[in-house]
Amino acid sequence: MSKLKEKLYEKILEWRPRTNRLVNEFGDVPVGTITISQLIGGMRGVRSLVTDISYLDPLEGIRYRGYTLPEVFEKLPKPKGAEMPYVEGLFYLLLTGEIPNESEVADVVDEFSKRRILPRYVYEVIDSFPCCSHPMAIFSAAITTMQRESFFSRKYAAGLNKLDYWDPTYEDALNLLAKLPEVATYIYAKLYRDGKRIQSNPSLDLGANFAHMMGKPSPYDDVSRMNFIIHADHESGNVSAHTGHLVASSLADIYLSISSMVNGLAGPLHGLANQEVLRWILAFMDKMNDEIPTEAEVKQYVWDTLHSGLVIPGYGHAVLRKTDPRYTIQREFCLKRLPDDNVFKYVDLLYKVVPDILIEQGKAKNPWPNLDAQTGVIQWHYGIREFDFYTVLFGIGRSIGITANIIWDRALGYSLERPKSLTTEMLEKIAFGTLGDDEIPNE
Ligand code: CMX
Repeated sequence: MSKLKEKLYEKILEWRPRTNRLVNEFGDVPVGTITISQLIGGMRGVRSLVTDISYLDPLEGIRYRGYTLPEVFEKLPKPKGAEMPYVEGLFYLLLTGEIPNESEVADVVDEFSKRRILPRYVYEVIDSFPCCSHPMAIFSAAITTMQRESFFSRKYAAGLNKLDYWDPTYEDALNLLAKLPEVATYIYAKLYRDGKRIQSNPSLDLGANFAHMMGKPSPYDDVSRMNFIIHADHESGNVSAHTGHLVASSLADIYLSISSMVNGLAGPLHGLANQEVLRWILAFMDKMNDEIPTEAEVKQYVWDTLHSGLVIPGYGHAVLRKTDPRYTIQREFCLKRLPDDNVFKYVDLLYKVVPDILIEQGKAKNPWPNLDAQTGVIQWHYGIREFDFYTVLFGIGRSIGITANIIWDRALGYSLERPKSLTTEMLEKIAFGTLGDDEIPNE
């Protein structure tokens, strides 16, 4: 058993009694109520999910296992000479709640490296996609195709004790995560480099190997590590995390759950916003003939967008009410590494004017930028100009958090998700006081 798996099992045995006690002794304790506007309005703020992998505070931003992102970047071990930590170390942290030491990270790097080889048919599936397919559609399909590799599905079919569900799920998770960089870089090669693939290098960590397969020199290895780490998790209610959890709750295996998660991520209000940001900024640059606009011109462009009934991509959030720390980390990287980049200058100018405009418009509850406002400019700077690929990068990172969540869901025996629906007529009766809550069946 790998060190990570041993440690995880130790933690699972420690944790199970806590969950069992909550259910058995305190199962009837209410944790909130739900209003009609929450029911119709996308369930904002409804407390209905449990995760210990990360927690999102509206003002502070995300914490992974209790650590803020700056703490995560400071504490996790880094490859020699790198500024950013090992992505594998983050996976260890998310799974166990502990910061790994050098040898524990080396063990995970080795595990990933051993599992990285893609079955031949995955390349063939990617090759067979029709022209102009979106990379996220190909990414999702490639992951679904690998479902036949699932240990969990095979073990389940043979008869698996519920207490052991986490074990083959863990194996599936590692097998899939180790392969995602190869899947993504092959999609990139296929779509934008005439299929010229660069072989993976088993002696490199995940971030460095990804950069190598993208054909990008340093510091793109650190860019990749930073990118995958900041995108890994954002508690469980966002569309991608929730989709992954929901699908996995039916005991669909990791491959089916993660491909579903990828589909949810591919919506423009969620992960696809990173490509939309670049598209929107490039259109502005085109309009300005690449000249740096005045503040008045930036304001005009933002207002024109709003007046056309469009959203400002990269701004706003369903939970956050301050600038996203994932934005700040990337902004600091840009200020240090690419302060003179023209696209970054636009991003910077937008940061100065968009929040005030959204406040003046008075609709968005959060006028501040989210992470998607900054990710594209970094990729663009390092030569990844095909912006419809950016959400695939998000998808690799997000898979790390979702797989960690699914392993724990299985370890703690979380149930099939099945909330109850009501009809509009029932809601009207509740609103008018003609239908009591106790008249609505809960099952
Ligand atoms: N530009 C213009 N209008 C915005 C806005 C923005 N950036 N953000 C919110 N609004 C509008 C909403 O469209 C909504 O309008 P209506 O009342 O006409 O429907 C109103 O303000 C209230 O919305 P909200 O409660 O503040 O935001 P939601 O929780 O409903 O939605 C989000 C959150 C992210 C979808 C929204 O802010 C948005 O569309 N942002 C732009 C797209 C984006 O950047 N998405 C990426 C988010 C991060 C991620 O998941 O990757």
